[in-house]
Amino acid sequence: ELKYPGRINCVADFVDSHVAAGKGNRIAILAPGGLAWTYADLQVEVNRIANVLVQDLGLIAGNRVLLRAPNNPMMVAAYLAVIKAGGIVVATMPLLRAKELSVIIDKAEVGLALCDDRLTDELAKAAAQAAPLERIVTFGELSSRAAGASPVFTPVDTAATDICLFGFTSGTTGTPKCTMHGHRDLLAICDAYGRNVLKPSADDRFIGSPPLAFTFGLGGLVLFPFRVGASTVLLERAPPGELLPAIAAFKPTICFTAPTAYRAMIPALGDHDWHSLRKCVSAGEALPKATFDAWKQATGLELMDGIGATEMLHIFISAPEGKIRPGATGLPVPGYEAKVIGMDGEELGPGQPGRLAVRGPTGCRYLSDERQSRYVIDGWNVTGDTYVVDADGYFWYQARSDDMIVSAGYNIAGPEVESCLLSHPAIAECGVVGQPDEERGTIVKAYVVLKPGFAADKVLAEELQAFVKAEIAPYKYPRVIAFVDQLPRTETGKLQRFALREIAARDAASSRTAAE
Ligand code: 3UK
Repeated sequence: ELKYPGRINCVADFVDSHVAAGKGNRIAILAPGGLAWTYADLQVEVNRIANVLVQDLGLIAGNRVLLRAPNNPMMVAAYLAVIKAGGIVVATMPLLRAKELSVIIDKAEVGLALCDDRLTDELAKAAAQAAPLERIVTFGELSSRAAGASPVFTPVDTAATDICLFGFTSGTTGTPKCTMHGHRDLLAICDAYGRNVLKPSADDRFIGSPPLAFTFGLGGLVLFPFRVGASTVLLERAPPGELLPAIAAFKPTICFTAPTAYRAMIPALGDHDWHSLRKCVSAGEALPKATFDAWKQATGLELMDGIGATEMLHIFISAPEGKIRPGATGLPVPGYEAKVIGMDGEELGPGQPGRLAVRGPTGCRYLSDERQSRYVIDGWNVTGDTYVVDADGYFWYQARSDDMIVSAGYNIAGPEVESCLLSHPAIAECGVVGQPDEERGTIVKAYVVLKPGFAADKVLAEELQAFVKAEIAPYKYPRVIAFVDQLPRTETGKLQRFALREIAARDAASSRTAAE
């Protein structure tokens, strides 16, 4: 069990401790353009900003501060400064628009926002609609104020359980939910997943694509490296086509990104020197075995899958090197317990699909939201995922519980059909959803992006259908295949199944009209 003193400010552990231990000259942050901050540099930046927050901007412990920026050094310095000053960070995705920002500002009662100079437009519009936001300070203004501030700042004396982070869920259904995490939670994910599964050292260099407003990115690109005094490479833009050149340029050892990005990088690996990589973490959606196999074949490295959630702060099921089972998410991270439960909450045995329930050092705490009682049941966090546990205790992802396709009485998990299709040499990306059908209620439909050199025709569609029938239970095969140029994805790399389902429903309606 993880134990922390009753009063801690986690920034003391993430930054100050390294300087105090004589490691102040080690690199904390690297960024394109030649920027390199040591831990001593970072500490000074954080302290100056914290002084501006408290002295110029009147920040009081517990105040909520919205941050809006791409992944860059100033974003990290501002993030840590808010926490060091006892505030609560409300980090937001750079692509959010005024409407979404105003919902967050109202819900989180944000009074102050710190914003990258290039992203102020939508925030200013949001401020006009949302009552609590009194002040927007651009990073430009923040830097010039910080330049004149003292480089010394004593962390505000917070309780270990004080909240320091509001993480908003993407909210594909309904309004976004605001999850709350405290100082000890930020340390706990480093000491649970970090120390037991990822096992980074001070000599590691991290890189990756998830936005810092997504807790996957916060952990992988800030907290895990800083907990052990390692360095991180911050990229403002990191689509697969830019991540590989950055890997070649910065020679990182640990990469964090989504399955779709690993798939997209595979064909281009030969054009770049990626050989510095030692560990590659995949999360956000299921890692199909075909992607695991292809990455291993190309690099010799075993992708480390892990399921995490904003509610849980970070990854709670994964497997360390040497224990990875291709196609499975893994084992509960030491410190967490996991089980598969049935309709009445009873634990199900190996091989039976049911709802995933977990508990451990972090967990779901929504800011006043009636959905709390649906996520935490009898002390267990019910994530909304359907899983199967095997006889050795490994957890195998099936689908989001509400994404199961019910077709002619069968329960079909879209991701299983996707995994199968992805093992076919013609397929680059795919998404499988239910399409309304008069006869069967719902039919399985696959949206498929082909690799270069393959023709999108009836022959290939029939070949793909036969391929699925031969690999998995025939009733799961996609009755309709649509070839598309790309799939709808979130900023965090997740397939937008609801968007695909809408397209499928429209397609079904228009084909009915055409038939009439
Ligand atoms: C799904 C996965 C299968 C799953 C996240 C790592 O994704 C993160 O948080 P979100 O709140 O979404 C949570 C949901 O995403 N999911 C995530 N990882 C996997 N499904 N295999 C996986 N490896 O439905 C889960 O309930 O956006 C991931 C760390 C921090 C995070 N916030």
